[in-house]
Amino acid sequence: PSADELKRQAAAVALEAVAPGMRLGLGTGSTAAHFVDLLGAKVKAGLDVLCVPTSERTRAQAAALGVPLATLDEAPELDLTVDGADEFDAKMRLIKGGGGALLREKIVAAASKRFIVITDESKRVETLGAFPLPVEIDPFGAKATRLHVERVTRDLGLIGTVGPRLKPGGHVFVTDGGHLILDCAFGAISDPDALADRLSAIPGVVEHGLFIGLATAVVVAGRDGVVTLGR
Ligand code: DER
Repeated sequence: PSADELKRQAAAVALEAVAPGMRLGLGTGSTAAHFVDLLGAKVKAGLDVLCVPTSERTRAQAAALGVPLATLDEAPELDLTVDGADEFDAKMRLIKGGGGALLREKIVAAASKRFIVITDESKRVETLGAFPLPVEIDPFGAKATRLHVERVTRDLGLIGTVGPRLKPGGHVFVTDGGHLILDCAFGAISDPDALADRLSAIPGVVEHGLFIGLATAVVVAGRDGVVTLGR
């Protein structure tokens, strides 16, 4: 099966966890878009759910499908969030943020009783870090914050490049929340927990793409079928 078919298969498995009356967090990215698409068909067939999108992109897709939407303030306690990931390891730690929505994704995931991550086998890693770690920073003093991120990561023995995420046209990427993203290509991150704590303590860092202790299940679609870690 193609990568896209694998993503859809993972989304279909996550959809089985949705029950009528649930309050759902809707993730961002190409795999999450399959989940929203499949959920839209269920809503059309009469499924009653209330959904909080994690990006303007997902909000527009869900709205177009007639999926009932709410803000997180209107539904601050969610039953389930379904979202993709750029990488996951055996402890269900994730790197997320490839789609630039990591801040709202982490807030929504943290407001959910269950957080099911939908992936294809290409996202599985022994050690996180092959995918550049997104770090979301406030635009005020962005260069000073970038220098701080470089110092902290060097202290942790992580060598690599830290660069601002740009749009295809070369202009700087700005998140839905008005922040910038630094993509940090360190290679293998031997101690993701320590890195997460150090990054979170840097003034000017709004959030980062290490999701640790949040995922309750990871659905992995591969050539040999779909496997679910956790529950
Ligand atoms: O930006 C994100 O966190 C997305 O969920 C990303 O990690 C996964 O995107 P994909 O499903 O398009 O690979």
